[in-house]
Amino acid sequence: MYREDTIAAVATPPGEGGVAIVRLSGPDAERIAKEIFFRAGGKNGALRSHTLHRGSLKDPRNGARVDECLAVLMRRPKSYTGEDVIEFHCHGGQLVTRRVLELALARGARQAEPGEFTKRAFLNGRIDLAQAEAVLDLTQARTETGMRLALEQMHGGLSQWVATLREELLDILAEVEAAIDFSEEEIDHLPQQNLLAKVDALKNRIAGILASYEWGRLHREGARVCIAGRPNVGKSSLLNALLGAERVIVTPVPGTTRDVIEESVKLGGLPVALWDTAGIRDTDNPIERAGIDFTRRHLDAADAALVVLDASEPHAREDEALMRAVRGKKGLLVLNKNDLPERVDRSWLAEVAPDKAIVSISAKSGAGLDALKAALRDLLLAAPTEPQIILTNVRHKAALERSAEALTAAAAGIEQGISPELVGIELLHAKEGLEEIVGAVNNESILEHIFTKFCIGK
Ligand SMILES: Nc1nc2c(ncn2[C@@H]2O[C@H](COP(=O)(O)OP(=O)(O)OP(=O)(O)O)[C@@H](O)[C@H]2O)c(=O)[nH]1
Ligand SMILES: [Mg+2]
Repeated sequence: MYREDTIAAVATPPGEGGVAIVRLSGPDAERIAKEIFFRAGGKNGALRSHTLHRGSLKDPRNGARVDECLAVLMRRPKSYTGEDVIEFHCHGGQLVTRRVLELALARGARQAEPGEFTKRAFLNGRIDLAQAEAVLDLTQARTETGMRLALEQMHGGLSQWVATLREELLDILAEVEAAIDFSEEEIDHLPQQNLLAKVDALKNRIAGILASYEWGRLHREGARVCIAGRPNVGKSSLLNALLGAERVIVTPVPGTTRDVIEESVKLGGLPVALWDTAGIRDTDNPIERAGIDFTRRHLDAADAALVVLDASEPHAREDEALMRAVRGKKGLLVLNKNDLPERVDRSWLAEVAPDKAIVSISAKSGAGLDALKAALRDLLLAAPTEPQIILTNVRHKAALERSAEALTAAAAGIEQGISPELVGIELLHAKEGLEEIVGAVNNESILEHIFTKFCIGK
């Protein structure tokens, strides 16, 4: 699993740049540096750690100069990997860095695998697994929020939370184990109520963090919202009104929109992709029908639907099909055209879509739009304010879900008065779930899976 050799890689992206870094880590890093790096002014004592040294890189076989550079040695354990690390800050060119890397490889280093530096940092206990994964998230962050969340996780936000929870779980386990030890004597069952309350409290906290996953995902990737409804109800008008721009064609002719049109808006910091779609109705027109198929697929893929109805008309047959299509999906019923007398049957709406809130608006006058935006944001986020810890990684989510399930089983067991041994087993499962997040992963293939997603040199 852990090879005690010295690895080397170009740590900066390929191409031309001001500076490029070639990085070595392992027991021979300093020896190799001595053989290929010649300090300015002929100095040849040992390199001071954590200090920049100027000099040139030369091929010791023929003395040929490869580059002028700055070198920094970071002696273990105070380095990224926890091993001796040396970095050469060279002139940023692909050929230069390749030659420097070749020099290191010729002196006995091995080309690093993707993520191998970070993997060594993890295996040497410099960072835990959640922090290593945050390093990857940080390098791949595409939004400001994604970057901030990765930084928080890298600094141990999630790891600390997990550690606290694990401590509490250990306390509960100790109580259960005491009951096991004493089961022959006077205490023959668990102090039920007290224990149950503690397990439930722990379970609720895990549930809270699990809910934050959605919050994080939506902020990183943006939410997808599909505007759907019968032709002519004002879907395109609504998109234009939300954008504050005449982006899409609006006409009194039903069937105006044939394609899905995507535009981005921000709802109180939340990035949202809004999809305006073709109106849903029965039609023989093949172009329109293709458009409607497209609408349905987007409706399925969206995080939420804005179901638009024309409030100035009674509902039609197509509305019934639409209500079926959005059943079980997050959505709002948007009653448009409230500048006209209302004729839609609200009691019918409450009957066919009891889970969906109604928002009354006029895309024409702009009335009700702010309320609609607020309702949509609340619907998407479930929690209106940013949770303290945000889960961003599916692996962490799966591990926490296993923990929560085990706690549920433990709670049920306590209630039914099953033997403390069995309750203890469930609690141990819950503990393992927590430990997996920070790295008690003894499965090489899981580690492989995580670290090969990194680039070489990280
Ligand atoms: N009075 C009133 N008319 C509106 C309102 N919103 C839209 N309309 C009108 O309704 C008609 C249809 O609007 P669109 O936005 O094209 O409707 P759509 O749902 O996109 O229609 P399709 O693309 O055909 O499915 C246009 O004549 C709009 O001017 C509103 O709030 N009040
Ligand atoms: Mg339209």
